Amino acid sequence: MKKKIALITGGSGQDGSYLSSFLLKKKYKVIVADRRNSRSDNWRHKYLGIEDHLIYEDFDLSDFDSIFRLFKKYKFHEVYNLAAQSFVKSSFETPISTANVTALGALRILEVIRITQKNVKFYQASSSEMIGNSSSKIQNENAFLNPRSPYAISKVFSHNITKNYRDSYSMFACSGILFNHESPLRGEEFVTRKISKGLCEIKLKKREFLELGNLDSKRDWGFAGDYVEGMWKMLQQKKPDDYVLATNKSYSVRQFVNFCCKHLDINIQWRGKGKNEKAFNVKNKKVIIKINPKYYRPTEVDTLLGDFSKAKKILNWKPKVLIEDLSKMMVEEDLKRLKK
Ligand code: NAP
Ligand code: G4F
Repeated sequence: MKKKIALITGGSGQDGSYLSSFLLKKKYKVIVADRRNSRSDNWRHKYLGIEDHLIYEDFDLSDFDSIFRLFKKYKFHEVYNLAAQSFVKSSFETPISTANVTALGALRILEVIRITQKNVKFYQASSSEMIGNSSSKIQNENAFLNPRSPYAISKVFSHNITKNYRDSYSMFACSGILFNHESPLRGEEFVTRKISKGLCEIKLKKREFLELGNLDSKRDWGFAGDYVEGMWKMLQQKKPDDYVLATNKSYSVRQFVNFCCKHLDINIQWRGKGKNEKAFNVKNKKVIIKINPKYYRPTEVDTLLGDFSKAKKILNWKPKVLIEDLSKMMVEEDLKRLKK
């Protein structure tokens, strides 16, 4: 049987790497489209042992021609648009380039699909950040969108334009509204990986303390490896639709620190409030976590908690790895890497 061909934009990122691995196992031919610099050391693909099985193509989501050329070269069955300026904090410093890539990038791909390969199945990486500060305790596909950053506003645009192309041109276009998902392949700028790596360095006496921002913010944290299966399942349905993927559990940044400390056998005590809050190592009385206001955001999303019941019912999807095992997996891998 002829292999299906999948295009993954941002295929060198966290999700792109897990999705590449997942699709290779399903016998797809996988085209990873990225900026060349994004894959300079290919550490994620090496970790998953897939580097030699992928086809790499240079492309930039802000460059229409580079997208057009890809669609001239290959006939795709499925396109996963994962590329984005995905770091919320940076979007406050680079709002215009974030909008160009994260908002207009999706539209560029949709336009090329409409012109060249209208029957391709398209997945858009939408985000729980679009929901922002919600008035409902738990959020599903119908949540009111109240985005709180240039990143989230860009994702609202790409989410809405995906739906508009589905409705206007009968295209098979889906959005996955994914709540935070992490892994040992998470970028070090995101809080979970910053915490797991930082605490491992403290454990190994390579660092004295770690500086964080808002400890009270709560997120619904799952495992990226579980979520890429949900993306694929969305494109295997008879009809295109949007789905929330989440764990239906929400924890604060402070609680994530507590989980990692427990796995590392570091007994900590929190003292103080607000900017003066600190975590002490009970054993040697040293401060190991401090607040640095430079990590605060101009506007914050306080709490996210996802309702994935539609994905459970229609896709038969549910998260397998929850925060306790997720934080353990991340800490164990960071320890291993640091000891090398
Ligand atoms: P990631 O690790 O940051 O991956 C994004 C990839 O896009 C990176 O390889 C990045 O390259 C690339 N990229 C950035 N700008 C580009 C451009 N102009 N042209 C081509 N490629 C570009 O993010 P992720 O965690 O895997 O997330 C995948 C997608 O899901 C993103 O769209 C993200 O916004 C969305 N999402 C993520 C989560 C989550 O919790 N992980 C939740 C909801 C939605 P560089 O590294 O070189 O910048
Ligand atoms: O890890 P974060 O940077 O992720 P954030 O902003 O929730 O965004 C991630 O998840 C979204 C899905 O909801 C994705 F769409 C997006 O692409 C990205 O993957 O921050 C999580 C929370 C924030 O409230 C932040 O203020 O942690 C808080 N935080 C506290 N101290 C910190 C820090 N975040 C970072 N990055 N660094 C800190 O030192």
